[in-house]
Amino acid sequence: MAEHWRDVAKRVRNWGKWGPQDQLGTLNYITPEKVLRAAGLVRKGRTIPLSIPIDAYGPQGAHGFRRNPIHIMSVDGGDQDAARHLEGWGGSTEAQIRELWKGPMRFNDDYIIMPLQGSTQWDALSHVYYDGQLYNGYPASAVNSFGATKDSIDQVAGQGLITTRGVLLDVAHYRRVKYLPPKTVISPEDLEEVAKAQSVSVEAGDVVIVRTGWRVNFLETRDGEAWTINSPGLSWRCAEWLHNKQAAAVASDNIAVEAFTSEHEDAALVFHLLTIRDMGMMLGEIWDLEVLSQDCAQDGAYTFLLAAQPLRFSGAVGSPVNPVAIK
Ligand code: UVW
Repeated sequence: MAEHWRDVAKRVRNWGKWGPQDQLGTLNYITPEKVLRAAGLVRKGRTIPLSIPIDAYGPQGAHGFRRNPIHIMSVDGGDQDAARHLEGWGGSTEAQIRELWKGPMRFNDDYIIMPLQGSTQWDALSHVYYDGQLYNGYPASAVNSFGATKDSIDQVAGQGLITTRGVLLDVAHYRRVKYLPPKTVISPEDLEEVAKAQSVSVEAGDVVIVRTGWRVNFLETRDGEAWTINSPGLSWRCAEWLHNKQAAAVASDNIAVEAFTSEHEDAALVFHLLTIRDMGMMLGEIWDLEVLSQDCAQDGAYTFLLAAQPLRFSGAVGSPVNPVAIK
């Protein structure tokens, strides 16, 4: 009989490994030496963005608790003669407003309203918990109406930490498919096989990036619900594989890195529980790996410098990111 996930959880738990106050988890594997070695991978000066567009046409809306980003213009070209209409506002006369905005300078402003998990993103270590505890043993109540007072995304963003070697494990390319069939579960043995075929091995401090091709499925169907529920992805058993490799983080082109369909009778998203809460490993979700896949297939180089900083949102449990692979 397969081992229970709670037994594996005890084995991979990194609590206390980097001290009782730690809030960075496996990002601690990214040392200055690691960053230097990763920088040495830049050979041709090509920069490849790995994010989907942040707009109203993304894959959200399936669960009821997330929506696609909404973009609103608050000042635009229609306001260029606004001074004429603003007389009396804030006690100012038209003459005062004209003086303030004198000359040819005009501007446009905008807002974005979005779930921080609504697009290409990082899950912070405060995103997921179970049995009342977050990564490193912090109580679930540490995330409250003030935001995440522990394990928040700004702990990471404040240090510019996610600059390291990225390793693409291109499962879809290896299997010669546009995208993996719905609900495909990728095992650690599959990852080893792909790594071997690509002549790479995962090392301490790497961000492991797994391509399923599922981004293409969304572009074809535009059905966010089916895209979410049928998502192929990693098996929960890959958590221990990543633990043994001392990976710094893991990312993929699907909704949850792991296959969405549960492999367990007693728990959903067990890979999330083991990686984020027990190991202290951040997950990168909804990345666009199509151009990177083509480039790697062309030059045979599946490792590169990866710069993938989250935004510095105080107390947030995740952040949009525009990761860039630099070769
Ligand atoms: C959940 O499904 C809770 O989160 P994620 O965005 O990490 O997939």
